[in-house]
This record gives sequence, C-alpha cells and structure tokens, in this order.
Amino acid sequence: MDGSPVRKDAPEDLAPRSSTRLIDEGAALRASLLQELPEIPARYLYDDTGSELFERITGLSVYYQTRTEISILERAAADIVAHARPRHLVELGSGAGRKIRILLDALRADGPSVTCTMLDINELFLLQSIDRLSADYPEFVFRGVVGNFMTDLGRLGPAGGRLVVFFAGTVGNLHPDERRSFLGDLAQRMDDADALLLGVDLVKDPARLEAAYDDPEGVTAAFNLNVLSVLNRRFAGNFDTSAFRHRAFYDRKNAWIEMRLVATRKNEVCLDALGLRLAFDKGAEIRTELSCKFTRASLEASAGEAGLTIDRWYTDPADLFALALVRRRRS
Ligand code: AVI
Repeated sequence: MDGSPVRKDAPEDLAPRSSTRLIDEGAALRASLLQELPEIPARYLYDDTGSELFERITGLSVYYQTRTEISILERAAADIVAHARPRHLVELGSGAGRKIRILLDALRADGPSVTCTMLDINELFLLQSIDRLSADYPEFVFRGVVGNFMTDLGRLGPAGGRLVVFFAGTVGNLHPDERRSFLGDLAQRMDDADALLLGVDLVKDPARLEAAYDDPEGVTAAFNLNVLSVLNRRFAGNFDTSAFRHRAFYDRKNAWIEMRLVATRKNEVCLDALGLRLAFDKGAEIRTELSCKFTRASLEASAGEAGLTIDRWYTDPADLFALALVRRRRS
C-alpha cells in the first residue's frame, strides 16, 4: 500500500500486546459466563458470519433503524457539515462504509479537503471499504485503523477540527457503565473545535421494538445463535446450537432491548481453552446483547455526565431514530 494515499495502520502494531490481550479476554469471558445471569459480550456476535448476518438484518423491513438513519442523514448532511466544519472525519466501527459517503458527498459539495480515518475491528471489511472509498473519492485521504472504539480512541489522531461519527445506534450496545467510560474517554480527547455525530435508536412502542429484534425470516435468531459457534471456534467449545433458541424482549425500566439465548433442553458445555464446564437446565438463559433506546433527555443526561452536550438534534417524522451532533460543554 506504500505510495498510495491509503494508509493502513498495521495490525502488527498490536502484536506485542496480543498474547496478554488473549489471556485478559479469556478471563473476562470466563467471568461473564459464570455470572448469575451468564453473559457473552456482544462483540463476539461479529465474526465474518455474524457481520454478514448483521448486514442482512439492516435490510429487513422490521429493522427500521438503518434506512431511517440514512434518510435522516441525507436530509441533515449539509447542515451537519456547515455546523461542524470538519477538517478531519473519523468513523468509529465503519463496517460497510455506506453512511460515510453521504457526509463525504456533502463535504465534497462544500469544498474543503478532509482526511478520513476509519476504525473497525474487522480488517477485511475495513480494507475493502477503504479501497472503494479511495477510488470513488480521490480528493480525500483515507486511513484505516484496525481497532476497538473502547480501547483505541488514542490512535485516531490529534484533536481539533475533527468530526467523529458513530452511526447505527451502536453506542446503545454498550452497557451504561461502558457507555459512561466511552463517552468520558472521547470527551477528554475532544477540544472545542471537535464534534461527535451520534446515531441513536429512540424509545417507542415496545411491540415495534421487539419485532425489530425477532424478524419472521429468522435472520436475527441466526445472528444471535452464531455467537455460540464463535465461542466454539475461539475457545475450543462444544455448544450445540440446536439446544438453544433466540429470545428478544424490551425492558421498559432500563429502556433497552435484551437478546438472550434460552436452553431448549438440559445440556452441558465445555470451553476447553477457558477450562470451563457449564451446565444449563431447560429454560436457562444467556444474555448476548443490550440495545439501549434513548430520548433526547436521556441522551443529554448521558452526554452531560461526560461533559458533553447536544448541539443539534436531527430525527425523522415518526421519531424512530435520531442523529445528535454533540460537543464539549463550555464551562
Ligand atoms: C449494531 N447494533 C446497533 C444493532 C442493534 O440494533 O442494537 C445490533 C443488532 N442486534 C440485533 N439486531 C441488530
């Protein structure tokens, strides 16, 4: 890639830390599986199969989030660019890179040249996305960082004139404690000339929310169950996926959707790499994902704890989804 405007931060950057990370990761997973309500951190949902299944989910008619966010962005992009005036665009969890194009089109129309850093955990997705973007937007410089938005915000270049975008409502997949630490970390790395564009799914009729996480085609069920195959492969396990079923429900008190896997019969599982043996009674559950839903007030409160504030709020006519332009609160 040398000589091209595309720069990929080599994943080898992380190599010296990788064996320690694996041990830490195994210990953390072991601890979450041994909780009273066993839990598999949601990031394990996204191996190549899980990422493809998630792409399919985004096209389902019950899953309104993606198309709604795109429609909001199409209407708001010029206003966002006019207010944020970014010189550097940073996308967290870039995935297929579709939404960033709407902002790049608005930036192109506005004139100034920007650099664009994309952070994603999936190197293959990232490289494909950057190759396509640099072919279609030759006037912009693209840089890819293989990493995790919880731990790698320090690798995204210096503050000042940055617009950090975090689409899809992924911030809602963080546990409230993790969200606090993520927003706090980000806020500390922002200055007054930086802005954050945050996509959030909004609180609404629970039946509509639950339908979005339990589609009739069974794609979300396959996405959820795939996490067991990921654990089998990565931690020498023997989960039998046919011994579990998908469940999704809305918890009104916490304003979040929970995805769980429910044992359909008594079964035992070994995860040899973790030295772990688990026994599930029929009906026992494993939590696999939280998806928090927001109101403008609840997001303002969450941002406020980190020293951030909502500057502009863009939503759709039915108030299904929102994009919040967030800045550091001036004291
Ligand atoms: C990626 N994230 C915003 C999705 C969501 O809606 O919470 C993940 C997902 N899980 C089930 N369907 C989609």
